[in-house]
Amino acid sequence: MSGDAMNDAVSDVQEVNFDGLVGPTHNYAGLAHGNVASMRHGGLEANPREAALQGLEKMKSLMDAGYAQGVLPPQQRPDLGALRALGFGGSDAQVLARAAEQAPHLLRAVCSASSMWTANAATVTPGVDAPDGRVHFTPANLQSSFHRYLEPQTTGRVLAAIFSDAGHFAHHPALPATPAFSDEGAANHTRLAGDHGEAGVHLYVYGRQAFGGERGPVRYPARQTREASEAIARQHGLSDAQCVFAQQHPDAIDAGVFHNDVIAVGNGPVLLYHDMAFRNEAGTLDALRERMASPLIPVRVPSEAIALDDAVSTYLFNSQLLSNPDGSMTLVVPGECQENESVWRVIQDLLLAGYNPISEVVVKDVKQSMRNGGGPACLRLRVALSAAERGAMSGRALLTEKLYAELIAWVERHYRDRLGPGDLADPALARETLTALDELTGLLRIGSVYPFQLDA
Ligand code: SUG
Repeated sequence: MSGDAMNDAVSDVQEVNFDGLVGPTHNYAGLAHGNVASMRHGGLEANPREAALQGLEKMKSLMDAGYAQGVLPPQQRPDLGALRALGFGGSDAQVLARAAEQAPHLLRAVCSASSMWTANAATVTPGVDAPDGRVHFTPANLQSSFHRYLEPQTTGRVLAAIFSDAGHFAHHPALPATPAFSDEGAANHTRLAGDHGEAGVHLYVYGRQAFGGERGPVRYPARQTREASEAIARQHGLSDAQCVFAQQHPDAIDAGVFHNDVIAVGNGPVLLYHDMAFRNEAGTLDALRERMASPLIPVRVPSEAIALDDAVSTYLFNSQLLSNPDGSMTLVVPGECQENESVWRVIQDLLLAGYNPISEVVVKDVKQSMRNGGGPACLRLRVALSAAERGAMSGRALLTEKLYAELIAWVERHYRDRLGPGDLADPALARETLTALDELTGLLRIGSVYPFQLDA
């Protein structure tokens, strides 16, 4: 590592949460098998404007509370290129009409605003942990569903545009998009360390092993393989001493826990988890303790306190756990946790009153996203950055009062307040979206990242 990179890496590391801006085509299409909220709400009318405003309100309130907040743009949808690749021809309007008539499920898939869940955008290793002192990024291949498989190319371009300085940032290609390397990004990756600036231990949670291994789930798919997680650790230059690979409990996946971040959340030295999170709970904790420089603080929620079904329906473990300057932590929970009496009681009695750093709970309404199975933690990609790395970023991806006001005005100018399955073939929706996205890349100053901008 160069001396400069080493100095940057150890100084003033702060976690920045990059939330995905909800795209103008946000809708409920029932696309995600094994994600019970998505399966339940398919066909409902969505409100893209409200969804985007809920997301922006969460970002703004965390920024106001002193946390570093970033924003990532949505993707180009409907993805007409994907429909053309599948044989739908003619003008844009004809492509949409033909897909609506012959394969409405494909039209729904290419309209999904699923890139809002940036916890699935990529896996990130901070410079403080990487041997070359740079921040490493690998976009997730998201190969387990067609609608999400459409995301990584644009995600890679967006990340490369924002983190463009090669002296500080390294970008890797997404893993081969095949079941053996099924990768869903940071939703299955947790970095544990005394604080964000200390060398971290990386917990990778996988649902199945492609080559051998223990049994996986039987009802719902496992979206992350051990082989994918191992490949990412290798790409980023991490050693065995920095990594723990743990299998997710297959029964949890079968109960609707389609990512580890639906049942566990870590921050600093704290690992908040449900007792059904890991196949081998004790072995996972021991492996973490062996490798961590600071003591691990496990906060275990037993099934007797919160049943697995309640964990899934309230998304308690999909909360954001944020570090405060005094060493305490704030838990940002979705509104559904407050509406469930027993979960709310556990938050008060076990988490807030317990012997752990969690000292505050903040409730956020992200219902539009929750109906598709995306809570507060799904909506953000964590990137721990030193002051020099933050200074080396390009464009305007860090939220400020001014950018927030501009984004609110942008949403209010361009977004519809209702979108049902019957609206997706409307060629006007596709045109509105392109106009909005073209304006957005100008506003964020990230250059051309969308296919329509690159083809032009
Ligand atoms: O991949 N839902 C997303 C939710 C992702 C949540 N992310 C994390 N847990 N990190 C998914 O299942 C539903 C889209 C629809 O049905 O319209 C969807 O893709």
